[in-house]
Amino acid sequence: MNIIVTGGAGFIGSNFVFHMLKAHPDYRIICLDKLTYAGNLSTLEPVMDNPNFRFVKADICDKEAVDKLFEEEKPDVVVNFAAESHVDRSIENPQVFLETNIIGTSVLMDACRKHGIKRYHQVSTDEVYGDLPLDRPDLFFTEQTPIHTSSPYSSSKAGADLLVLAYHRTFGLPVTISRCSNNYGPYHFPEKLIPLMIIRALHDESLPVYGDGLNVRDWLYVEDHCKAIDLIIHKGKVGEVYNVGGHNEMANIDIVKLILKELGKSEDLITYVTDRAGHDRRYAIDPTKIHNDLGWLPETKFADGIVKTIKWYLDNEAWWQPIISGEYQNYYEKMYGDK
Ligand code: NAD
Ligand code: TDX
Repeated sequence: MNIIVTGGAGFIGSNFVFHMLKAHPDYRIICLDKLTYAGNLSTLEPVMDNPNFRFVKADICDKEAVDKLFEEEKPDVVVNFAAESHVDRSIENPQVFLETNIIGTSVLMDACRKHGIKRYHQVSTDEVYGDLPLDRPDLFFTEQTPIHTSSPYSSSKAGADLLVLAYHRTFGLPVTISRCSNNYGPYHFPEKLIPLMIIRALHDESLPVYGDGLNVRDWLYVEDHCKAIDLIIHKGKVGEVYNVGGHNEMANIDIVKLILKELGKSEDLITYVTDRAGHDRRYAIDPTKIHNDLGWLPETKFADGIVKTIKWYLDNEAWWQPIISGEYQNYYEKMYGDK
């Protein structure tokens, strides 16, 4: 089986590449990635010499490059992780989110139509459902929850999801979509909550908590997400959407306090800053469908996953140090300078 994995130099995509090469040693995995600020070739170093792996630097919006790769590799399956993924950046500059997340998705699916594939899988997010109130813990996102987005990021992901379903209905493209909750684990880019807080706490720097810190996210260890996608591309039903999450809701402030406790640092580092514009209050996935239909269940408990993740950042400074000492410095100043 030949699988093109787009965005495989990013956080979840790289974890997926590692998972697939290990779980299916007879598959060929081709990673297509533009290497934006969020893509890191050093992450893929351990598999670069694997004869079943190929890396290609290209933009999913570049029709010619995508076409050429499909011609060369004749993929059976395409898994699209490539995206602009950070909500705060989408508030600063929505344009590139529309280009990569929507136009890029259409370019990939056009190539799939032209060359014929067994499956196009779109990696989507629970953010397409908008948010839930804090005082209704009985409510969860199901696959039937209406799309109701808050940020330019989630709107671009929702736009892509609608396009994917339209390509299925109109052109008969064999698609599936997964909508996952917040991931955490190794290779998470340090602009996102968990790695940002770990690395800043290690340097005894202030920890910027947005608003009252009570916003709730539903956290899933990245490997569990990768296993869910592996299952969906093999056993999922064409045309279907699968929610992925592990019923692990946590308030942001509790995560930050937990990280401080694990690192033996003082809660005095916590600094409440201006809230994110349009900040979603609570995400909570109902994963009943993927459990009942495909037998998926998360394997890593948050208490274990967060300790493993903190240890990974402690052991892998060589991975994140070059990131935080480059362009990232300017980003942090720009985004948090007057918050
Ligand atoms: P990330 O930002 O860490 O990685 C994105 C990758 O895509 C990078 O390697 C980047 O270089 C690449 N990329 C960006 N634009 C590209 C383009 N035009 N052409 C080719 N490659 C391009 O993102 P992530 O957190 O790993 O998220 C991966 C996917 O999963 C995204 O589609 C995201 O919407 C979705 N998702 C993420 C989470 C989460 O918690 N991180 C949760 C649910 C869904
Ligand atoms: O400095 C911060 N302070 C803070 O309080 C940052 C970066 C975040 N936060 C809050 C905002 C959110 O409530 O922490 C929560 C998590 O923030 P992010 O890590 O930016 O993630 P989120 O906005 O929830 O989106 C993530 O999950 C869904 C991914 O980035 C998306 O790609 C995915 O679709």
